[in-house]
Amino acid sequence: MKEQILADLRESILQGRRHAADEGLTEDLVGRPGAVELTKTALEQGIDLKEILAQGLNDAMTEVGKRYASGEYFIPDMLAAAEAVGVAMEVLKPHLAQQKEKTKGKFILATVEKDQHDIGKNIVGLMLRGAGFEVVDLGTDVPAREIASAVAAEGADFVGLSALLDTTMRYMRKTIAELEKQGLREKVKVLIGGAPTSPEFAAEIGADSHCKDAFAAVAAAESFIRGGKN
Ligand code: B12
Repeated sequence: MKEQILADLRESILQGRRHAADEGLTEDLVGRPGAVELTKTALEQGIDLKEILAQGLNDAMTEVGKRYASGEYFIPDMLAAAEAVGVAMEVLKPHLAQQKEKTKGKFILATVEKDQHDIGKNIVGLMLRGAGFEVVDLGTDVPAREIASAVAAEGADFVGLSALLDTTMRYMRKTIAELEKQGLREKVKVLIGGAPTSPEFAAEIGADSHCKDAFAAVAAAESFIRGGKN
């Protein structure tokens, strides 16, 4: 039952189907549950939020990435899938908020300048909120100075930076330089993520941690709270 619901959820995302009224990419699937309905069913059946995020949404987008890379999917297909993930996440949001205990620390989260990718960042934000962190999400294409100003204004403990393009990861370095310039670097831990980034890149630009996925992000943040070096 659980595996079937998660498999159907993945498929609805691969088909770019948000609602039961949507058609789908490869065949006419009108009337079959879409991402919204399947996410609601998953919650009703008591499937763990983390499993819905990981085995439903995350795995589906990883597959979308593979299909795009192999030429099977084009940009509109990716967009349709991204929108399906977006509406599913809206369904999950209030449930993740409910899980929140006392806040463990404040995150400023942003996709760096000139980068519009936000699915991974949003999943990270949801998981962090679910784990009890407060998250101020600045959105996408956020200039370094704006990120640093938000850190100062919010008194943040963590900065989470996302970049999905080879051409935008350098703005992570710029953001860290801006934090240094504004005398904020020592006040925050900087976590970075996104497909082109790596632990080596994190070390090179002076970030505190590279996280391969949202689970690693929560683990790293919790380790920093405990005083670990990650
Ligand atoms: C969906 C998608 C899009 C969507 C984005 C929709 C959206 N709202 O995000 C659209 C269609 C808009 C898009 C546009 C473009 N895209 Co695009 N896109 C993708 C795709 C298929 C999936 C990305 C994704 O969502 N993955 C799923 C999520 C869950 O994974 P993730 O982002 O890696 O996030 C996880 C971890 O990395 C980590 N993480 C991520 N961020 C953070 C942040 C922190 C703080 C932490 C701790 C962890 C963390 O945790 C996340 C959750 O587990 C990838 C292919 C791929 N395989 O990645 C291409 C890809 C990233 N895109 C690519 C390209 C080239 C583009 C365009 C330039 C295409 C074009 N010619 O217009 C534009 C650029 C637009 C712009 N200026 O940003 C290339 C990048 C190549 C490169 N290395 O530079 C890729 C790799 C496709 C490819 N194989 O060529 N794209």
